[in-house]
Amino acid sequence: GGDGEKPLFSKHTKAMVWGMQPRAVQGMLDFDYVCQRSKPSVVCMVYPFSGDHKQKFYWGHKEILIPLYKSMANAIKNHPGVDTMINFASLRSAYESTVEAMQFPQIRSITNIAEGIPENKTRLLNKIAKEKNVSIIGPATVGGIKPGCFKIGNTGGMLDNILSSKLYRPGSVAYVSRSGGMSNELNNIISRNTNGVYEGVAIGGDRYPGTVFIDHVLRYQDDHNIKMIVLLGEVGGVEEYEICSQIENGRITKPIVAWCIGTCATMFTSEVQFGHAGACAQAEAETARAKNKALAVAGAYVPNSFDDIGDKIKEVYEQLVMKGVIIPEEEVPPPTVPMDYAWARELGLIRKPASFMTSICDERGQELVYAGMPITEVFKEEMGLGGVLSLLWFQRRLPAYATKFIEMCLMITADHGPAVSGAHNTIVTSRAGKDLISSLCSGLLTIGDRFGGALDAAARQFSEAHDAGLIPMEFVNKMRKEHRLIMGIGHRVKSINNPDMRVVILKEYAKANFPATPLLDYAMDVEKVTTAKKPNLILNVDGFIGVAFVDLLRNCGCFTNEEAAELIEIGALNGLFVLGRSMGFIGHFLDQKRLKQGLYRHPWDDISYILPESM
Ligand code: Q5B
Repeated sequence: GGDGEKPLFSKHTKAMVWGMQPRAVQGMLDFDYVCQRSKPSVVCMVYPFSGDHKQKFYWGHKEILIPLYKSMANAIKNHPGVDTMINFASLRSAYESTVEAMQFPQIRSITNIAEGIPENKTRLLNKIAKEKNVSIIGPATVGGIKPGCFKIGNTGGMLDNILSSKLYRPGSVAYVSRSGGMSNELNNIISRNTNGVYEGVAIGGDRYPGTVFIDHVLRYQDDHNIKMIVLLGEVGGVEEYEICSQIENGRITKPIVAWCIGTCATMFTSEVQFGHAGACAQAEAETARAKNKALAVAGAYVPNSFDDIGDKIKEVYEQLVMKGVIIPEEEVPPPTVPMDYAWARELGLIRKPASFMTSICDERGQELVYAGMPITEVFKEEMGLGGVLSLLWFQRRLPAYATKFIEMCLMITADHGPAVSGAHNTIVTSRAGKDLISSLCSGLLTIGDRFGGALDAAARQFSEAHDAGLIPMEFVNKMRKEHRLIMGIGHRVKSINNPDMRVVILKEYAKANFPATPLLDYAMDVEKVTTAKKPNLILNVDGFIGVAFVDLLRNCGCFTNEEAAELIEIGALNGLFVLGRSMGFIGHFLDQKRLKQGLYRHPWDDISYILPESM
């Protein structure tokens, strides 16, 4: 600690973070851990737009919970040790949250990260802060860092930066700069040329920063652990002259390496406004060149250019080592902080077998991709629903006649009235007061061998018989002998006398457009045999789609025979009925709701009660 009053930050600093900033908080905790702090520096968070709860963070390998409060008053009440607020509030709410925090006497330091806080508001904040003896860092800053003790928000960058600049343990050099970006540069320069940073603050680029260079330089002067100071000023303002006079009057005695950036401004003929609001010379005295000159005259160590600042820092540091003012200590390696999984993966440091595999759709990029085809291309090519289905189900761009056939299958199976088992169940479920998805599922769960779910089995049975060279009669007889029904044959209401127009439409299309239809022809010959026995044993809609699809898969040129067989094996064809009929089931659900149909109860007179005789 310092010689005078309690230092602004120590290894016991307890901070409250305003805002929902889990990444910044985790960064602070990782810093704490690598600094070997005994406890995390962030003890609570405040966010008025959320309810009180706890958020999960890592402390090294361990998971810890940090409370988040809706009300700052509650946070303060529950954490009397908090004396620091890191305020991530936006430019709109930063003023209110800072004023609120200053009401609590325990708060000694507030860092305002937000850029663009109106200058009149900042000046008001500064006035209150002065009255209440609160030290404000910012606005428009990343904050600051005190190796071994405390890191404000995102200062110092990611952990690898912290490690490479040895910010996990104190050195002897303290710096103050305006810009956060430049403070990162200083962390690096100081760590390469000295025993490291003791503390660094970026006061922010606004015209009216809460604390100014001199506030921090005097703090550094009074802290006996700090042996030299680095000041990185910039064009605009006259603050650096305050440092000059304090050097001249003997208040500042420690060596100061100083440089004001923006010397190139004099190369422009007109006034130059640099990135920071305050970075604009209003008069000759505010130019970087004039200030560098004054600093040198006052006795600061001023390099020839920013490029030489490292050499100058090294020169001053080595003098202090020679004089015995600084005694470099042996390096102790910091503890390892586990790397976040996502980051390690991004860096290519780890690999893990994926739990899932997918090969049909990728939504991660800028554009959704279906089986290798960007969605804009799908629309440009007017691939339609059949095209999308062919990509997602078969990973192929099927020819136009095939995608049209798929669409026809969906249209034809879309509905077959309220009496069929699935629609009936959808209706009953809807009338029991259930929602769309439940009612739809109830209908879908009815699809099976006898109703709508015979496509795959039909495709399998017919192709096996056909491929085995059985003539239709042999096939029918074999099935009868085995007491097996031929899937895709038979219908409750349709027969040769009452043909199913759906099958007629599909048959006409397949015969006209498919390259070859050997299995369909075979199935029609089987139908001749079965209908000769009973007129309703027709090739039904399931059977037709099943066999026609085998012809399509085998002959369209997009699949090998094995691939075609696999698609049937895994149940792709029943999917066509399921998808098509979902349209109808949803229609029935909506219809029942629209018709305000009440609970269905099956009439007693339609149930034959055949209980055993009473014993
Ligand atoms: N017999 C479909 O039967 C149905 C036979 C057979 C050999 C057969 C029946 C069947 C196979 C499965 C199938 C899809 C249950 C049907 C669909 C969608 C729908 C529905 C809609 C829509 C009808 C009478 C006699 C018996 C049986 C024999 C029957 N089928 N023999 N192979 N396949 N088919 N399902 O009328 O000697 O008298 O004892 O299971 O393809 O679901 O609109 O309703 O869009 O929603 O109840 O089109 O064919 O006939 O069982 O009384 O049998 O014929 O062995 O012989 P039925 P049954 P026997 S399309």
